[in-house]
Amino acid sequence: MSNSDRTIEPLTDRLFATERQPEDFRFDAAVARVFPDMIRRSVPGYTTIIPMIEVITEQYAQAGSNCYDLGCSLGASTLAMRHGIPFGDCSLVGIDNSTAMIERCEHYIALDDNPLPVTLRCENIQQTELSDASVTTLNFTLQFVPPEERGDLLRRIAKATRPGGVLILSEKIRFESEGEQATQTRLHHEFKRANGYSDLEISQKRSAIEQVLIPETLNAHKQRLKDSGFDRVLVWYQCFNFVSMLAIKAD
Ligand code: GEK
Repeated sequence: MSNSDRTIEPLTDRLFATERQPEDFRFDAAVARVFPDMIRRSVPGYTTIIPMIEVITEQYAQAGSNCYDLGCSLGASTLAMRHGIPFGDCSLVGIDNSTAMIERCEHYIALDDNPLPVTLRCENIQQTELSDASVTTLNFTLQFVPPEERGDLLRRIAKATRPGGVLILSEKIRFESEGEQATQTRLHHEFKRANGYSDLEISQKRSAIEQVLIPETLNAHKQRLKDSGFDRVLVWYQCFNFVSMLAIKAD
């Protein structure tokens, strides 16, 4: 392992800056190294959503329950949840199936001084065990699960959630109207340009990710959350084609 592999200093994302062969996007070591910079400059609202996950967790966490961050990457949402949980007897679990992400995540968790223990599991969220949950977060993760398999995962989360518990679901979405889809996509690309990405970076990243990140409409998400066992669904944040929802299980 080289020194640069060991550093956890987030680097600037230049992964798509030079011409490269088209290849599907993967959450490997190269992505993990630049991930904080990549997600901040690519996802409108990310830097607002993370601190709000802390606020929401504080409202819905229940004493003695489990809290899950599914697709935790480097633990930004896990840490927000850790700081929001007001009970010392909660169990907080971060899960990701990328070894590179989990290895770096361990460092970020260790650097944080909150005393609540965090368990990290390198597992597929589609098979991971879930139980007795009060707050579960899927912050831009469900979009990477094949659409036909999303219902199963959401049903398992709803079944594992206590009455009064919640799922925070953030997703890139698509729009029913072609006109709105085109406008929101253009605005998202302008956001990336304003954050220093070149046209080449934007188009190469788009080609790499479009086979693995499948956005759905807001209505499709809301309906599936209800069909899966959540009683109320509300949108608490939207910026362009990026949305965060709160799915609540009735008391
Ligand atoms: C954040 N939530 O910073 N099982 C486990 N992990 C998975 C799976 C799966 N089936 N599919 C994808 N992942 C984070 C950001 S990033 C979002 C989440 C993005 C993981 C994948 O390895 C990656 O770490 C994460 O989900 C998605 O708040 O890159 O746009």
